[in-house]
Amino acid sequence: MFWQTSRHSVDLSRPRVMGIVNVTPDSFFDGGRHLASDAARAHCERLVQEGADMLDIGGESTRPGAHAPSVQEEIDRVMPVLEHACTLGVPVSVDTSNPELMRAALNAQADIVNDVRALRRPGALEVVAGHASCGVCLMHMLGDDPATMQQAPEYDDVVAQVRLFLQERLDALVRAGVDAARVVLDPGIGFGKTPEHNWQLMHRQSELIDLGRPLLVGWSRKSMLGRLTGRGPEARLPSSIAAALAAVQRGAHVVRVHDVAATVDALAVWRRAGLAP
Ligand code: 9MG
Repeated sequence: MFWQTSRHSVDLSRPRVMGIVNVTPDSFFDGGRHLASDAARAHCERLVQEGADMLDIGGESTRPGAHAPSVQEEIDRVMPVLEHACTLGVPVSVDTSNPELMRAALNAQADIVNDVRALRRPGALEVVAGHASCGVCLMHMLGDDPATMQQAPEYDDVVAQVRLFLQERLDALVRAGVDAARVVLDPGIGFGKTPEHNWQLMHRQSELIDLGRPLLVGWSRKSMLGRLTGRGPEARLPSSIAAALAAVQRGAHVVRVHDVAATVDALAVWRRAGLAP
């Protein structure tokens, strides 16, 4: 299976690693570390050297309680970094829900729009549909506000409801004229879910893969791993690697991670052992 994006057709016959570049003051793990453009540009280069198959660059923290930047603030944070990332030879994704930033990033050659709100903001779907070939990641979030999504999230059947949401968003995009080959789906681990909901999504991941589109998942350093292991974000590398491998073993095509080198090494062993494609 291939993922069609603006400049690259990504071969998903083996699992791919998406390296996270947060240009934010307040992300839960690396907030503030790459806020200066120079540091963020150097971080992009480092992740590519470590073997990242693609980069995901974002300027809005979705941590509950984080300050939402203005559209202009988000553009000013992301664009200088994204323009540099687009020279590094790997697909570049812009992590945003803002149509203005999507448009600017695509004009600057970005390959993918990664939207945690699955193009539900007015104008967002139109930006993607109006582009000839960009890739898109549609993610599930309960509601559309990270500030409140973790307030007692409830589902009758989390897997069925996430699946239905992703199917409906995919259908809306295809109705707007977007080739399904441009779309990957994402259950939104940690976005309006209890730890138990997230683990159900892991256990029953095959039901999401049955939708027929590649699956991207992000478990890296998230709090349900801390809940399980009793460790803070800084000490969640082993559990993040284990979660990435488990997701790949259950058929995920792309893992979104902070720790590219460690994940690439772990996947190399996993594949050599015959456990992953
Ligand atoms: C921006 N962001 C934070 N976590 C994420 C996840 O799990 N998936 C995607 N697509 N984006 C995410």
